[in-house]
Amino acid sequence: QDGDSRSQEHRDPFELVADDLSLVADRLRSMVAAEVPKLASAAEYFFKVGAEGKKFRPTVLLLMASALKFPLSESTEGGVLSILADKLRAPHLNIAEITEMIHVASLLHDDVLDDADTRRGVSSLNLVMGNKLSVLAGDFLLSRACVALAALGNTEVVSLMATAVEHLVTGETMQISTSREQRRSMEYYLQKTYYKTASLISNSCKAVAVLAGHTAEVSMLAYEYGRNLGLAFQLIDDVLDFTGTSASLGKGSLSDIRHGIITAPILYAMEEFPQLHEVVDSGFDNPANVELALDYL
Ligand code: GRG
Repeated sequence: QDGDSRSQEHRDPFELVADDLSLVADRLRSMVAAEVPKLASAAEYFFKVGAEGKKFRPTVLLLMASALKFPLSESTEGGVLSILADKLRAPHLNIAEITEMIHVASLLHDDVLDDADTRRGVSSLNLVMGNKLSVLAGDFLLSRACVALAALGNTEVVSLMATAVEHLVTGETMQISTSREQRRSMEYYLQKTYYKTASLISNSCKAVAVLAGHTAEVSMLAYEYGRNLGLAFQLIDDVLDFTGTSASLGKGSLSDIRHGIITAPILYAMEEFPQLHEVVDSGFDNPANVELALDYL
């Protein structure tokens, strides 16, 4: 290997995708523009600077694209115009954009379901414009994601991303409607977590591999990577719900337990402390039970 490729390998991976990430953020703002002013304000809300969130999914997908040898800004020869031309037809950027639109649609609907007031450190759209516009904006973003997907002209990729949307809905349904036994089962928790969080990451990682023309075997590895990363991401998110602050979380802490959602930290604590079962049984509507549960964590 020559010196150039070695130095590229040792670069901070986030720095490597920083240019593409800001390009994706810019392009997303025009992709979500709507005709009717009210819908335009609602759909653009979480794409504005300061409300864009961590951009975890686009970052992972751009890194995956880099690992799978999609061209990055630097690798293009021939000056600024050819770099721009490359970007405009780069399908991995589209997957990052489509995934973020689906993700934000799910957040908008989630905040309606949970009646949440804060998201990404700002007021939820639900609070600012009401639940009707939040639902409509979510639907609008999903439609725009479909249009962008269709433009890629790859039926396997359409199917992967549609499956991810189906899984988001399935995971959320599992979260809001579970039996007492299911809520106490680690297996159920992991299945729900796959649907709710990991599937969008795993299927979009696979979509990048498919669009890069890789074999079924490599595409499956990309999928597995995304699945494990997604599960790990949610496990950390669940721990942060107990340990984070409003400033670091962008919303109030202890929100899961207050909504009666039993996550991995509680499930592990229940294995160790059987007394906790009684607390979980009597529910977390009562703030005293939240305090009691925290004592065991
Ligand atoms: C309309 C697609 C669609 C789905 C409707 C409401 C619903 C069904 C699904 C919600 C699923 C959901 C909210 C899963 C949680 C996923 C998750 C870990 C969100 C937080 O992700 P971060 O931390 O958020 O990456 P930011 O704000 O940084 O983007």
